Order: sequence, then structure tokens, then C-alpha cells
Amino acid sequence: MTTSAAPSVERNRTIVELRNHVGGRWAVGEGPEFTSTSPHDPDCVVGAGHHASKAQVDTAISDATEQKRPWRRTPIHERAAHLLRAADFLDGEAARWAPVMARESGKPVGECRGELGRAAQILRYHAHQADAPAGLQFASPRAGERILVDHRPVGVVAVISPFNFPVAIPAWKIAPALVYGNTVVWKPPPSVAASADLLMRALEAGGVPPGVVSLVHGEAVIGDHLVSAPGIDAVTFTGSTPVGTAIAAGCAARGVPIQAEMGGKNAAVVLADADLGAAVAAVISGAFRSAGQKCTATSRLVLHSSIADEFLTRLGEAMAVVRVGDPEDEATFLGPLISADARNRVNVAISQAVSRGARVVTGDPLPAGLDGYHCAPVVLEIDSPADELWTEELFGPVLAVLRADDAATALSLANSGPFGLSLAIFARDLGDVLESIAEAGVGMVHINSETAGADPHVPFGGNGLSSLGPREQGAARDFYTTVTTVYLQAAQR
Ligand code: UN1
Repeated sequence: MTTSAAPSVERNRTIVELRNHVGGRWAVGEGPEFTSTSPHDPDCVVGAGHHASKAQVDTAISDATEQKRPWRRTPIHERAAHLLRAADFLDGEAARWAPVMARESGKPVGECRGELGRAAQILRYHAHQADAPAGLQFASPRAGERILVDHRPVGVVAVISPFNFPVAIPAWKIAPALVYGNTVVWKPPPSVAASADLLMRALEAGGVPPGVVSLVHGEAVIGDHLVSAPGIDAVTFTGSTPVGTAIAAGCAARGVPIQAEMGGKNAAVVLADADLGAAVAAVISGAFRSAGQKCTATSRLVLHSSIADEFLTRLGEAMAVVRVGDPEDEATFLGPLISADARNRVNVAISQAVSRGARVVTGDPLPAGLDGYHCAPVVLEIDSPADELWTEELFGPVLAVLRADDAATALSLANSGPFGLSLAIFARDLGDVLESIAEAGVGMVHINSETAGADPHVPFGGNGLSSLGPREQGAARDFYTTVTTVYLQAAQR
């Protein structure tokens, strides 16, 4: 086992030796031992190593602080070139690493290959920002003066990434941080530590200088230490709403900018004139890919009453494609949830909803022989938007259904609740579509496409308890830079 060799995917073998990347090199953690295991086959260890100690986190932060000036003064095209090389490395490793990522995260192997390709695309998109305009120039009311608006790096950025996109999400945080001249200390979740290692290897292979990006493994105690350390100039976080808002409160008290991507309770609204076949396919994909573990997943469905029965019949028939099983099997659509806790939480929420009167529209029991953290996909029709199934994020393969008699009611059901991330509208009538766009209370509206998915070159994020701070991805410069306005006059000759 070395950290540079490609992993083996033989069953029942530890396949990745997990180290931290501190002090510009791979380093054995000085914290407790840990493993990442397969949620499909929990006895199967994927990665093994040690968490970082708090002292190692401090070393990573002081390295990042030392590198601030040299990295900031490196031309942006040179910084970008490292990302382009890292993208090539990821492309080269995708076929070998996708099964490892599937085993560790529970995400089906085809989705893992897709995510690795997407991560490379994200690195390239941000690298190409080197060619974008660097700032603005304004006219001055004074003769002989120009006013320039310059974008400067923020400094040392703490990156806290989630389990559900182990490579793509840290890529879309770290890539813009680096290209705009920041240095980074990154903590991924222990459950997907081996998959996270791949991105660190890519950045190393891309030649990012020692100490500019560090990787520290650990639980919340290490994350808390990192985000509250005095050397951190900005924090970017993706994860649960309670954790994100708590980190944001601490950051606000210290005047540290925060970008937090948190929960979602995203609705698909199917109006009377929709293409029902296309809507059924999009709802299945939005609700059940990644086992519903996306902040953008479709977890609410609002059906116009006139097509509701037909839609639910067609949805029930189409559920046959949602095959539950081993995420390394190409035929699997729905792998396990990330942990026993996650599975138990979802199963309890389903049985409580049923005991409150929810009607199971479709929901076959799990196939026999699955010993992991699997959860059968389920569609439940409920009576009221006050039901917890309508208001609380579950992060599992559970779709709650309500009916509405008109488009305005449908939209208000979709808008209800504390989140505001993504919304899908299925309709043909242009008036209904325009009205839905105008009234949508979300950061992203999809007309005739699923709630999940995001292109790297456009803003990503939401309203309410879904997001705090500037948008990610295509709007990344707003977070990863600060603006300096320069009043520029020549001295008298
Ligand atoms: C997607 O919909 O493909 O944590 C991306 C999440 C989001 C990313 C979703 N921040 O699920």
C-alpha cells in the first residue's frame, strides 16, 4: 500500500492507505485511527489511516499562511496550469478509481465515473478563468483619472466538503480558491476519505506547490478547530443546515466570510399540459439517483389534480428501473445510504409518515440478501404541506406527493418551507412557465428538467436555509476574492 499506487479493488482488502497532506507532503496522521468502509458491505474496509491532530491542522494553516504571498504573486495563468494538469490526471485515473469511489460512497459506479469527469471539467473551467477579464474600469469625474476595480485573493480558505460528491464538490471549491490566488486547508468527511485522496493526488500531480493546499482528515472536532482557527480568512462549507448555520455564526462573530451550501427540499411541479413521460423520467432521476442524497434531489412532487392519477400510475410502472443493489454493479440504479444512522433515520421517518396516514403510492420491499445500509425507494402521498415529510430534509430515496387544483396553488406548495434551492416545473403553456419563473422562491429553476444537476459555468446556490453567502461555481469569484477600488491619477509632472 502506498499513496501513489493505483488502488486495488479486490474484495475484503484495505485498498487505500489514508494519509494527511501536511507540510507539503503526505504525512501519517497523529490523531486517532480510522477506516472508511463500504456502506453496501460494511465489513469491507476501503481506506485506513489516522486522523490529523490539531497540531497538524495548525501546521497546515501556517504553511498556507506562508504561501499566501508567493502564491498570490504567481501569475494567474501559472496557477491555472496546475489545475489543467490535475484535470488530465483525474481523467487518466477515472476508470480505475470509479469502483473505489462506488465502494466507499455507495454511489453507483456509473454516477462515480460521471462525477470524476465532471470534476475534471470543473478544474478546467476554473483554470480558464485566467483568460477572463480581471476587473472593471470606471470613468472618473476628475480629469486625468481612472477608477479601477481589482479582485484580490481573500487569503487562507478552509474547505469543508460533504460525503455525497466526494470529488466534484471539493473540486468546485478548491479550484476557484486556487486560481484566484488563495491557499487552502481542506477537510473531507472520513466516510469518503479515500475518494478525497484522489483529488489531493491530482492536485499534487498537477504540481501545486507544497503547502498551497493541505488535506486533513478528521471528524467534527478537527473541522471545528480548522474553521475557528485565527489564520483562516474565509470558510466554504457544504453539508447539513445545522452545521452550516453554526459555522456561519462563528464566522460572523470573527468577521470571516462564509459560503455555506446546506439543505434542500426541492419540488417538481407537474402541470396539466406537461409531457408526462418526460416528467416521470426526470422525477425518478431527480428523486432516486445517489439514493436521494443530493441537496438538489427531488423530494417533493406537486401534481395538478387533472393528471395526478395518471402520473402516479406511470411513475409506479417506471419505478422498475430503480434497481437497488451493489453500487459496483453497472446495473444498479440505487445504492445504499452512507451510514446505518442515515438509513435508520429515513426508515423511521417513512414509518412515522405512514402512521400519520401517508399513502404508499409505490414502495416495494428491499430485495433479499442486501446487508448494507440500503433503503428501498418510496413514493408517499400525504394530506398537508404541514406534514414533516413536506418540510424536513431527509436525504434519502423518499418522495412526498401533494395535489393542487391550479398552477398558483402548486407553486405555493413548492415554495413553502424554510429551504429555497432548486425547483423543476413541467409544463408547456408559456404563460404558466413565465409565471412560475417569476414566483419561484429558489436559486435555481429547471423548466422541463430535473431539480438536480449543475453546470460549472453558472451560479449555483439557493435562498433561505439552503445557502449563505455568494453563489458557487460560475459566480465563484464573488466569494474567493475581495474587491479593491483604485483611484488612479498620475503625479503632477
Ligand atoms: C448536483 O445536483 O449535481 O451537496 C450537485 C449537494 C449540492 C450539489 C448538487 N451542493 O448535493
